[in-house]
This record gives sequence, structure tokens and C-alpha cells, in this order.
Amino acid sequence: MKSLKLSLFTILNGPVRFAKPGLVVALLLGTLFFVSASADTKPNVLFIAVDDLNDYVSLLQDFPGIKTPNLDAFAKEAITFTNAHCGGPICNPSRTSLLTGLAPHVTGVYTNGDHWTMSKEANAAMALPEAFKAGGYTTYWAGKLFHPLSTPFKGRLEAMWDETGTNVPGEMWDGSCTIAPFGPGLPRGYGVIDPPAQFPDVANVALVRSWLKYDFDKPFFMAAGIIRPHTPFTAPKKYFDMYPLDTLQDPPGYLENDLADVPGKRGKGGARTRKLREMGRLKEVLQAYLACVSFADDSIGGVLKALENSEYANNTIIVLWGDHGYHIGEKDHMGKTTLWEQATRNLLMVKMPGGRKGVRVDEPVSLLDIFPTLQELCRLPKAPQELSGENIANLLKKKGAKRSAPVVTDLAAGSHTVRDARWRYIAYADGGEELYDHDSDPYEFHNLAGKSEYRATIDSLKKWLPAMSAKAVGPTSEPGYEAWRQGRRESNQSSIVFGNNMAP
Ligand SMILES: [Ca+2]
Ligand SMILES: [Ca+2]
Repeated sequence: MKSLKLSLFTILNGPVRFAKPGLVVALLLGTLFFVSASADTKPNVLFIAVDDLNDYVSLLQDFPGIKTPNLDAFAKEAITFTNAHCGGPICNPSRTSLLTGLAPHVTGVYTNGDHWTMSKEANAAMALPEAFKAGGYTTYWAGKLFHPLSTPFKGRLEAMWDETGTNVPGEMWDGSCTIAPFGPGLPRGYGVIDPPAQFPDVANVALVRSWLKYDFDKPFFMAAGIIRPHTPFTAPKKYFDMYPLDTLQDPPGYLENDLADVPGKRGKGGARTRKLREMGRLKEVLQAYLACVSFADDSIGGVLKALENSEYANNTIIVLWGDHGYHIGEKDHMGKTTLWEQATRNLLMVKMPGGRKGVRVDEPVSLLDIFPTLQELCRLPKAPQELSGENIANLLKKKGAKRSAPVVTDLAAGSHTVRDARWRYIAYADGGEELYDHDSDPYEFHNLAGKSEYRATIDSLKKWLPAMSAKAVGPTSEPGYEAWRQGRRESNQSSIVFGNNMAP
């Protein structure tokens, strides 16, 4: 919170209550009814990003025994998209594409090593917080929103926000706990912690809660980035106790020898994860991940409850999103960065003031749809870039509304996947293909791509692949970046790890 600053307006003018005139009118009339925002009042936006939260939540895959009571309660108030997918299946491409509205195949930002500033298209784009600023909003940012070392240049980044309190890269994020190792190349440890007040999710939730007590003179855009369940998988003991090791089974999406029908090097991968399973330690990873999901759920609840108890409960759009999925052993894979459902699918929930509640929308949608949708809902100025996503405001408002096209997720130049309501088609740069039928095979066990009877299906899905896919832009020469990457490599080999709080 070293970078906390008060907005000049607040300092000079003191608090001014947003929508106060409406309240005064209501009191004068002696009425108790809710005063809805007038036609020219824009809704506030609470924007909750959750890092590495996969579909184990009860609202999606519903991993046996998982406990996410705050998300479950929120679902009763919100619209839950059950088939939402990221632009790119790892932190940086997912976040950069969401925040620029431009798909990785447009910007060339595919990995955590591709830097925002190296992309002509990303640099030229109006970023989502800039669109809110330009649209008359006051902007607040706590926690992980951008991928921390792939952001617009510092001055530009600072200009996007009236207040920030985000923890900066390089600060440890686990207090003084010791984190046991999983081993080289495996997730960076796990363990029970007693998180101190400066633990990022604790500090950032407290900060957002304090902001929600402000009197705002303008509508706000407030981003709250929750870092768990991202590695290291540390959480307080009570969350580990929710998932006794002897009760845990393999995830429902695990099948022995599942890679046998996967083409290319991917079909031969997974040795380290298989080793972890043989060692009997995969369950420990699973337990720690589930503990971190429940820990994150509590952090999310802390933010949601603060909004609910604030005077902004009824004029705020809530958008809650996970940045991509996560494998814990499915397809012998650990982590993200695949084009399979387990890595591309993420939670997306939207609460509209006075809107539909407790609704599930199964239509496939993309995180790239958030930018154009908020642009309409908040009447933001038109961005100069041609947004890759689709405005799905109609899916929020109308039962049975459809998106016009299947969604695409990009892994690398030439490696993409197309997901519609039934099928997943994957095309790799090396010519490998996969096709899965979600009607009969929700965990993508059976690759149908080699069977001639599916050729027509593949041809119809193929036409949605990007016509052009930009070359990866690569890293920046910005001072500090290479040292950070080097530190990451070393920390992955280390037996005791204090993670960089903004690691990918
Ligand atoms: Ca992530
Ligand atoms: Ca298989």
C-alpha cells in the first residue's frame, strides 16, 4: 500500500455523494422506495478478477465436496456463464486481451514472455480502464489486474487510476511461512499460513472495502484482483481442513492414458505430473489448490459483502471473472497453457442492477466480450481499436439470446481452438488436430479428429480459426524484466520459495 494515493479531488473538495440529488428528492417526498439511477446516471462497476480459478467451483464442474459458499450465494443474484473461455490460457495473454479487447492472435501477446509494449496493436489500443476514465468514471485498482510485468508504460498505467493500492512485484506474498517443495518444474509449493495483514488478498480486500465507504462524486470503476488460488498454494489451516486427504479422489476429468489419442509432442507429455501421481503427491497438490479456492471464495465474499452493505448495492454492475482454467493432473498436465477445456474455461458472472438473477447461460462466450459489453452498458466512448469480442449485453438481458459466433482461444501463432455449444476443435501450428464432442464427452477424453465421419464437422469449425495470426512479440528490454524472469526460473528450482507476488 506504499503506492496508495488519494485522489486530488477528494483531498481538495472532500467527499461528495454520488446520486445524492436522487436521495434528497426521495426524502423530500417522504418515500422509502428505492430511487433508481436516472437515465443519465451511469452504473458503477465492481470488477473482480480471480487468478487461476478453474472450473472446479460448484457452479461449473462442481468438484466433489468443494466449498465456495460466497460464489454460490452470489450466483443467486447474478447471471453465471457456464461456458466462458479466455482469450489465451495463461495470465498475461488472458489479461492483456481482456483489457485491450484484442485477441492474442491480433496483438502477438500469447505467453507471459510477450510484453504488452512490444505489440503495436496493444500499445495503440485504449485499455478498458482508460475507456472508463474517458467515459467520466473515477477509477480504483487493487490486486492483480494487469499481468504485472507486461503492462503499458508506467506513466500511462498510473494515469489510468485515481487510486491504487496494489502490491508491487518483488514483495513477498506469503508472510514468513515455509513452503514445502513439490519438486523442480512443479507448482511452487503449498502450505498452511496465517496470513498477515499485508498478505495481498487480505490487504487488497480491506482496501476495496474501505473504498466502498467513500462518497463518490462520479460513477466508479473499481478493480479488485484476488491472487489465490494462484501458486504458491498457501492458505490458512481451516481451508486445508475442509479437504481431508483421505477423502480426495482424482478429478472427474482424469483418465489414465488420456494422451494416447493426442497428436504430436503433447501426446507424449505429462511425465512429471505422472511422476507426482506415482509419488502419491498429486492429492496434496489437489488439496492445496482446493484450499486456495475456498480461501479465494472468502476474499471474494469480503468484497461482495462490502458492496452489498454500501450505498452502491443497487446501482453497481458486478463482473467477476477467472483469467483461465487450471489442470491438476487432467491429461497428465499441471497448470494452464493448454487448449483443452480444463485450461480455457473460466468462471464469468455478471450482476446487473435490477437485472435477471439466479440465471445460468450456457451459450459459449469469451472474456473478450467483456470490453464491448461494458462499453454499451456504461456508455463508454468508442475505442480506436477494432474489438475482437462481441457485445453480449443481449445475453444478459434476454433469455435464450445467442452469440453470433463460436469462441476462439489462442495459444501461439497457428495454435488455436474453437468452442461452440457442442464441439471443441483444436488446430496446432504443427498440423495436429483434436475434436471433442461435449454432448457425450464433457471431459474431452476421446479425440475424434482422425475419424472420417467428423471431417465435415471439422470443416465447419475450422472456418472460425483466425485468418491471420500475429507473430509472438517477445519480451521487452525494459530494465528489471530479465532479472524477474531469471528469478522466476530460480524460484521454480528452489526448495523453499517465497513467490513473487505477481508471478504468472
Ligand atoms: Ca492466471
Ligand atoms: Ca484421450
